[in-house]
Amino acid sequence: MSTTSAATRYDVERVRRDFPILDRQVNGKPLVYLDNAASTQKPTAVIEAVRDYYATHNANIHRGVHRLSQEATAAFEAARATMARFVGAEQSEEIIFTRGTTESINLVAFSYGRANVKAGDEIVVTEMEHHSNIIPWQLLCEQVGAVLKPAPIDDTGDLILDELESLLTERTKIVAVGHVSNALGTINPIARIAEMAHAVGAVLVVDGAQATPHATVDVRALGADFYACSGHKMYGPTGIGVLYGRRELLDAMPPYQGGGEMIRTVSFEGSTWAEVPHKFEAGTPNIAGAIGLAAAADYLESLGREAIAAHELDLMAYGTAHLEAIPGVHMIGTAREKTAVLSFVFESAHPHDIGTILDNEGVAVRTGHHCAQPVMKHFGVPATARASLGVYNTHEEIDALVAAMGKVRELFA
Ligand code: 7TS
Repeated sequence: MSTTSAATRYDVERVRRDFPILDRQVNGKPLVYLDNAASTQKPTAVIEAVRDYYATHNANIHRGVHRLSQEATAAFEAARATMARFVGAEQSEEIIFTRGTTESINLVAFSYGRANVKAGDEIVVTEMEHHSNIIPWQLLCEQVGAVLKPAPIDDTGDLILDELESLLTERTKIVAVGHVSNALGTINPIARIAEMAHAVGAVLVVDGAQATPHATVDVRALGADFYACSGHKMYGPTGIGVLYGRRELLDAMPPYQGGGEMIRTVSFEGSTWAEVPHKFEAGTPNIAGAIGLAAAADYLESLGREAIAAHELDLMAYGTAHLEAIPGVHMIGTAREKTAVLSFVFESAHPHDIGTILDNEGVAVRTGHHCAQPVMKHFGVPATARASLGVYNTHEEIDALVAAMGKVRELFA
């Protein structure tokens, strides 16, 4: 399969040299960072882009006629254009900078949602969503009297598409689905779901937080009406993310927050709004963050997004085989289409204890419900241990995880 040959061409040792933090030791052991789904490490290209902005261009944007302000504005708008290219948007104006996925989804819920969802309407999500793709919709439903319906998953962690389709009616106004599950790694068939949503006249909101770091994203090929992602999960800074929205939807939506930057005129008789995307960017944005995020997008493209996907699939297969071979380990999430996530439980050991023992060995994983409590409920576990993969992870690091699980066995088996 081409996966293996692409993975062989991928020079992971060269990639590792781009990430200064990987030289660190933890508890006297080399850091093995396997918590990428929570937040990724930053390459020098991103750190330098942020440093360079503050060291040489820093000023507020869209306001000053002075030189620095013009430079900062140009860099911020160039970052928008980069992100438009990165997600396949038709126009830069379709890219709104937010704090991250959470804010992007809240923006859609409280701007598009409040304007378009009425009492008796329905919003469909899935059982595998992160809480940030559940709670905004629950809040909206409470406010307008709409109903939230979850589409079920099966015991491998795959979405049951027929069940999703059977939930869709002319009452469905929004379908909100994760592209990739953070707890299970399941990749959802977004283009197919878009067809189903559009067939009943609903819009499709995609939570892409776990997809942009791992695969090529093309919002138009996917048929996404809205697409949300976070900088810090794709090797960029924290506190910055993107909402893509189709231009005609954004044009028709009311503002989400009020303040400076988002207006055309203000008077006590009534105010008017700036054009998109500025209508949705009230206040001074995270300028350095946007510039750092664009540097991260450029960095991922320089590695090759298909090569990254192949490398991570190869590591996932290796990790799955070696973890499954440990007596007592039970994998949670074995969907046919999945990426970059190894969620598991081990006999009677609480995942938090597993996490602590692994940390002693320098291995960073996340343990808990991963902000996806309905997923935990489905599998009948309170929590899992989750190793999540990134561009710099190696087979040797998977071996270190497996060896550290040997310590867990000594204590708990
Ligand atoms: N959606 C998904 C699928 C996520 O995985 C996360 C964060 C979010 C939304 C929220 O992103 P934020 O950047 O706005 O916070 N997921 C995780 C995780 O798996 N472990 O820590 C955070």
